[in-house]
Amino acid sequence: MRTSPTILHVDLDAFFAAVEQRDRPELRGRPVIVGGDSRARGVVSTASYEARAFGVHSAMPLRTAAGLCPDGVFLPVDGAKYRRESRRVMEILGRYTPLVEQVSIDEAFLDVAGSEKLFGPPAEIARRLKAEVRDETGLTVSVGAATTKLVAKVASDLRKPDGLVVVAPGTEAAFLAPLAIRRLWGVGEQTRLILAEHGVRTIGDLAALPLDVLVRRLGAHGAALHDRARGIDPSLVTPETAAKSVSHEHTFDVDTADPEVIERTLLALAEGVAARLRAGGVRASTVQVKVRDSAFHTSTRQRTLPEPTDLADPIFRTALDLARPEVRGRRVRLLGVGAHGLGEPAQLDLFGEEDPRRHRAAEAQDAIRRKYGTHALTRARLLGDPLADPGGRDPLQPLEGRRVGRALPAGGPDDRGRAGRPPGAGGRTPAPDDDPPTP
Ligand code: DCP
Ligand code: MG
Repeated sequence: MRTSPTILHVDLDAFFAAVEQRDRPELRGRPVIVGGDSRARGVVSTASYEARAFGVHSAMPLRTAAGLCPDGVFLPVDGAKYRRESRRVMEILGRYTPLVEQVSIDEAFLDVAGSEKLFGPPAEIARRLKAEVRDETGLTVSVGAATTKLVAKVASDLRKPDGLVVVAPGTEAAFLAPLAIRRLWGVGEQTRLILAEHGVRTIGDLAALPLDVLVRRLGAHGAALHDRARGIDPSLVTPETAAKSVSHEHTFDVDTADPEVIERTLLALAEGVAARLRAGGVRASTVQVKVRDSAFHTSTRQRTLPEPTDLADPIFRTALDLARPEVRGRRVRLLGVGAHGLGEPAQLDLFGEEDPRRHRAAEAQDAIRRKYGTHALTRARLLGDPLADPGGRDPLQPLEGRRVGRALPAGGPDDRGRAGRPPGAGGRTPAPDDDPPTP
């Protein structure tokens, strides 16, 4: 048990709306509704606090919002801008600890246990990062500090906007007790109804229910709730840097210098990687290529994408770009394409400029391949000379079976070299996993 509230939950206030109000001062103090035109079919992404006073909230149909708030300023969703702002804020959080776990576009957990010597106690760190975010981005965040992620998350939501709530160790259960049950993680509508039958309205009511009653009604979930009602939550802050990767490789039967063959192979590998990302419901932020030549020199290059993807095209285009200088003038023995920096797509890309139709098309292809086999559908590019199955793997194999590796060292976009390469080593280093050269 921690003796200091070293877990922080940081959440931006009315994020999309706040960005728009910052950029257009004439909108400050006005009800701003981000989501699209008031006559459009869509739903509200977020509403400024001024608009919330009219009852407008996220996920409400825009037309309903227009009815409640006829003078509201309706704005389209500018996904690229919000992602950029999100990155700026996350960068600020990263100054205080490497243990930053981003959980959605506008929120993150920090574990500042190791940062106290440098920056002071958690409450002080929270005040400092709030001020830095405000000064550098013009946005406000609310912060909760506690001994567990669960309590920190509840705390950050309590005094929005621009809030700071610190829950002292040992006071978690008392802090939670008076709060409405809906504030607790893992209590959806179904659970709430079942708990209501037992007269549960507050988290304290839940804490008072005997464990056996909870288990009888809700099984293992009931046991977890019994703990959570007391603020007990064993989960750790797990930063993205421990992310996994997906990669496909192909070794040519005969070493090749033919640009067309190399290009088509990269496309096939990219297709395989993208299909596995989609099968696992994740997107990658970094693409890596590996080139091994006939002399058994292996080089790798990687580049961070402008936005995470699970589509073959951006992976292929980046891989091709990275591979070109590496394959020039060499006979290539092996090519590999990898995707790193995997993240869940749901929250990080709520909008995406990526055309949803391309997604639907890719998913339809996945379904056909699942049904009729991997070769049932092939891009025109890939028809022609038969290509070996990339790496001999089933591209639809779930990610559980994927090749898991540590993320590569952070660096600017277009990082060269391989992970763990000693400083000063040349661009081309024999990889430790190299097989002995065949004569
Ligand atoms: N979002 C969305 N659709 C939803 C919920 C959220 O598009 N149904 C987007 C818009 C929000 C952003 O995600 O600005 C962050 O979500 P939050 O739930 O944190 O909401 P806000 O930051 O807007 O408001 P709050 O001040 O309550 O955190
Ligand atoms: Mg928010």
